[in-house]
Amino acid sequence: MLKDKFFKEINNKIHPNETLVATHCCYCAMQCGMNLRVNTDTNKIIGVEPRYDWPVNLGKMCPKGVTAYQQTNHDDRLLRPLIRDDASKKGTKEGFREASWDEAYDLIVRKVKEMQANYGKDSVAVYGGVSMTNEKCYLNGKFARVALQTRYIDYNGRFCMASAASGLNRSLGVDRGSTVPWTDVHQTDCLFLAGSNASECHPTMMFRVWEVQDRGGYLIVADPRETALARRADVHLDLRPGTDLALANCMINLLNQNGHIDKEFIRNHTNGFEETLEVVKQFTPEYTSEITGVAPEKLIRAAEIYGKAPNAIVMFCRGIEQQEKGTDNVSAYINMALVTGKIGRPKSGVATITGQGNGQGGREHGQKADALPGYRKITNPKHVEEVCKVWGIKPEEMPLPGVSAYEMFELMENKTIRALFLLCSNPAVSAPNLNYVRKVLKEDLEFMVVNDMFLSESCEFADVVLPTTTWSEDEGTTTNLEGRIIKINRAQEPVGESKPDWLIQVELAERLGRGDYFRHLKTAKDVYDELRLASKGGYADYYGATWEKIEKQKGVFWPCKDEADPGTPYMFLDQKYYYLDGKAKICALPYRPPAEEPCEQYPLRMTNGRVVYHYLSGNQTRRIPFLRDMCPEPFVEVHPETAEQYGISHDEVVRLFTRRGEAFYKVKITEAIRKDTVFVPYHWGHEQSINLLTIPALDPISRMPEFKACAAQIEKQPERVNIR
Ligand SMILES: Nc1nc2c(c(=O)[nH]1)N[C@H]1C(S)=C(S)[C@@H](COP(=O)(O)OP(=O)(O)OC[C@H]3O[C@@H](n4cnc5c(=O)[nH]c(N)nc54)[C@H](O)[C@@H]3O)O[C@H]1N2
Ligand SMILES: Nc1nc2c(c(=O)[nH]1)N[C@H]1C(S)=C(S)[C@@H](COP(=O)(O)OP(=O)(O)OC[C@H]3O[C@@H](n4cnc5c(=O)[nH]c(N)nc54)[C@H](O)[C@@H]3O)O[C@H]1N2
Ligand code: SF4
Ligand SMILES: [Mo]
Repeated sequence: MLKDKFFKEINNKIHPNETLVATHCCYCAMQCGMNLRVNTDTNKIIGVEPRYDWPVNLGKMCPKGVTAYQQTNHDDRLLRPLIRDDASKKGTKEGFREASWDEAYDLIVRKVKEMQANYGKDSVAVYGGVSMTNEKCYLNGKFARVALQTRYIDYNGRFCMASAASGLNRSLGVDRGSTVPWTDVHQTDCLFLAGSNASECHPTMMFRVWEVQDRGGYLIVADPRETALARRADVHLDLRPGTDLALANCMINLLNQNGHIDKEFIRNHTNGFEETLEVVKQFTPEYTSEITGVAPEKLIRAAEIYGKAPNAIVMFCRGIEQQEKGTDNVSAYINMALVTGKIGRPKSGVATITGQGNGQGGREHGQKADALPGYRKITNPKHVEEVCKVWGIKPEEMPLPGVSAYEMFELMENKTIRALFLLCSNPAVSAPNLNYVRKVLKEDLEFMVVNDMFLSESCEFADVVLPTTTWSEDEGTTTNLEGRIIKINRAQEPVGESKPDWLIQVELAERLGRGDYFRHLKTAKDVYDELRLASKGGYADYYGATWEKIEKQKGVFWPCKDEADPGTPYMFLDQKYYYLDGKAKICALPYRPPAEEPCEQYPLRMTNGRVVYHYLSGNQTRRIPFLRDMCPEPFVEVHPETAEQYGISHDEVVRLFTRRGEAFYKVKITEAIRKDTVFVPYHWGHEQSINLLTIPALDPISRMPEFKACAAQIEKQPERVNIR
């Protein structure tokens, strides 16, 4: 049934003064195909329709996708640069005046030169984001290293894909989010989903999930909450937040005990099995149940289903990755595929369900503190040399590796970093431990430039705000959650004086006296063609993925080495993992508890995440009337028995607090959560931010903060509290 739809092209009969521009959604990494409807009299975007001819979503879209077009001509768009006139208003929306681009650029260049002359090149930093196209992400890395010549660059993926990346790298030697294309998902026999609320976060993959069950296959879900996904699961592993490592170790122990391991595969294609067995053998169902709170029978059943399934895909998402041991969790779940040999063939494998639209591509081309284009390493002299050739600089001019996103705030506090270029991220909402982060942005950082299309909470701390285009006013590429490079097309001219980020950086580089390295980049395609060259020979090799091929083939999966190479939908079909001996690594990972365990003072486990109607910091979706109406404010999910214990009722406002901060939320009583756990969606700013409460405990490898687990307490309010 699905196959028929795949091949059917639609016949676009439209109104005479309308045209359709084929592109993709700007939000999550599903990157659903959509047609933007454009009025040819006004040349403005007026609507959207799904694309049935796009193999990933097959015409399906979620509430964010169908309203995304309402951003382009929204009244709140920033139309001209803003300069802060009144320093006393820093930290608020007030105190800005409109300025010309020339005036804004002059001020920025003067400040950067001043800072760098007084305090060195590294006193200026860059903080990027992966809602940007590959072109913008690539240029952002080059802008930092070549135009600013600073070592300090990192990006919002540090809070998103960092643990997936380091876990995949460690286990398989390479980080390509999914080892199979998404068109395999519904054809497998068992889907094991850990820490994913795909039903709200990747809704257009759900038809494939249901199809697995409709075909007689199985669904296993590990989540402290009974999401719509977990509700339909054959086994719902309702674990305590932060205890995945014990659960995954138990799966390996049971797979081994039940004889469901593939000894030949382990011998030929992996290292580390024996050491791992040593570690996992203590994880009996009973012992694991004590740690995780999951009934032993469920653990046994889950291991049996996965073990017996001819084909299976293990998928994981931020629920397991945003932990102080996120990297270990990822490797521990990948172990399931490696001990059973269910990887490196169609319908079987592992996948991190990538988050942001360009969460995959944006982490491959040099926005990360230690990465260079093509997933090269800035610490590897050969890699540096290869990139320097393309950039036209000498290897000794390449800056050193930087630090991770959260650590950059610490360097702002101690004045190592004094000025910041922030683009495509809103850390005043999305960073952990916000009381600290906001203090640093307000009091310690001396100069900040923000590129955004809407005035975000982070813009409130800016000295200059530069208006950027939305995804619909520029072209370029993104790489979706499959590793498929796709084309984003322009449907309308930029509103007001807004400009795409890449153009802003080319213009700034010129004024900073580094124009020689940027002047030749006149279009997004010029930038892409340079990216192709810079990635050539790297793991994430885009060289053969020309824009023409992307259009012709409905996307190109990397690696794609040359013109003749169609790309790589399936990874490891040759069972060669990216280690010198070609073997994957089964990782022995002793259990450790979350950084902060509940105690008498803070007896609850607090976790947080998303709702279907909003996207990340909410700066884009809180402005869209339908989305705002459907979910106007955050809430705290509490189990009925827990609510009774605290004497609180549905819709009552309570104080939720941790060692780091407090916030007031309406209570949402639901049986779909553990009794010892509370959940809050994180899409709101100012006093509604759950990140006022989160803990900045960082994973030692990925430097990912432990968003998903900390100890909290609820306090009933003596009088009714107004939360607005
Ligand atoms: N609607 C919507 N969709 C989105 C986004 C959005 O903001 N809104 N953002 C996109 C992005 S960037 C991302 S990264 C993805 C995120 O996608 P997901 O990771 O699916 O989203 P979350 O809600 O953060 O967390 C997923 C689940 O993890 C569970 N969880 C919490 N703690 C634990 C734990 O300790 N162990 C386990 N196993 N599970 C736990 C939560 O209960 C939750 O149901 O979504 C993408 N899609
Ligand atoms: N407590 C808690 N905190 C979390 C998470 C969690 O689960 N719990 N999840 C984390 C995760 S997974 C993520 S991905 C982060 C995301 O955190 P952020 O990076 O803060 O998220 P966004 O809201 O996408 O911020 C992007 C900003 O850039 C703007 N923008 C969009 N497109 C463009 C563009 O092309 N150019 C420019 N210049 N600007 C653009 C948007 O208007 C918005 O203001 O949050 C993290 N924080
Ligand atoms: S599932 Fe993701 S890509 Fe698809 S329409 Fe929704 S937000 Fe957009
Ligand atoms: Mo994310």
